Amino acid sequence: MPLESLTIGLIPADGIGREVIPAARHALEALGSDIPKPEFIDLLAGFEYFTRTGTALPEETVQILRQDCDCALFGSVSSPSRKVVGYSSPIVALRKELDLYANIRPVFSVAPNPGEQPNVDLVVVRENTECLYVKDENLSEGPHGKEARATRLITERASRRIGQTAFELALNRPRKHLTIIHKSNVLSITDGLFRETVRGVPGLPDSNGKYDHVAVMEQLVDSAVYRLFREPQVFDVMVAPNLYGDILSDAAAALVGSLGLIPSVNQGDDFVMGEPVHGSAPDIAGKGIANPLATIRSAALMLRQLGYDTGANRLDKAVNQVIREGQILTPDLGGTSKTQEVIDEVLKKI
Ligand code: GGG
Repeated sequence: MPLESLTIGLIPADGIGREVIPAARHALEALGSDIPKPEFIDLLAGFEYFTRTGTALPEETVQILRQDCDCALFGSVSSPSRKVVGYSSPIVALRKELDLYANIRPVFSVAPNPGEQPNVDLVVVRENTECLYVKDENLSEGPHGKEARATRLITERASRRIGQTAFELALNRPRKHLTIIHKSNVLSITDGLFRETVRGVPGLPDSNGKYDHVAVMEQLVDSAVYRLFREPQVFDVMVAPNLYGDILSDAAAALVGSLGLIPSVNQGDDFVMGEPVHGSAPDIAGKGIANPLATIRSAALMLRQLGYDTGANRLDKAVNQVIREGQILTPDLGGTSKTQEVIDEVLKKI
């Protein structure tokens, strides 16, 4: 039975997350009867919250997401680059707590790329729960000074389910092409397991031959970055362990104008959370010039994942129109407009 209302947890967290999450809220409200009436719950998390309270992800936020929300939107977090005792990234924790094992990051050109640059239309499927993100690090004293170690976890289960997500996505795209990203020439055990397990997905009993028409290629992560810059048009769906996926999607973003355009969803079997790929951008936070388009697109991805295609398509169409017209754009895209002006323009198009 269709829902009467859609309860959406909003977690702006830090920096420009607080400026772009309201944009998605307004855009969702503008959809009227194309989606169940959205009800929003404001939720706390982030580094700034940690500095005030000593916790980065309150238990209450996780409980409310689990018990009361149909879906969520996360902004961005300002995790420090140094060790802060007691702090751990709330977005990394949320992905694990809610078992949001797949981070889907579409990167595509809307307006033709300048010069002779080929157009980009790819999706990075990033494993979202393990790799170096298990954050098992330690520091010890060795014979030549300090020694730092990190454990990298790759499991068959996580590789299989991200592989299934990637094959399913590839199957439903026109080109039906999947590239497995790894570094098995050096990390033959960990990346070897990832590569072999993803490769094995079409042969699983429940695949029933349905992936037979997906063309599979593989590429070492370093040469994938090179090819991404030289001939991005060769890529369709790219599936990667956690860290490579994060790096590749930022690199791909550079090909389409701005990280401020790239959306994502963190998805599991029972929950979906939209999240712009960009970070908290402390250099521009509070100036009112953050690009809200990635977050509005993340809301669209979230809606599509929940089956509200009409609403999702309206958001995407409005965003694409604003980009194509090129009149009302924030400075990351070469414009001079404020966040609020871009939001108003998107709302007009919706
Ligand atoms: N919205 C993206 C964001 O907040 N990025 C900051 C961050 O620390 N992300 C961890 C990661 O996704 O690797």
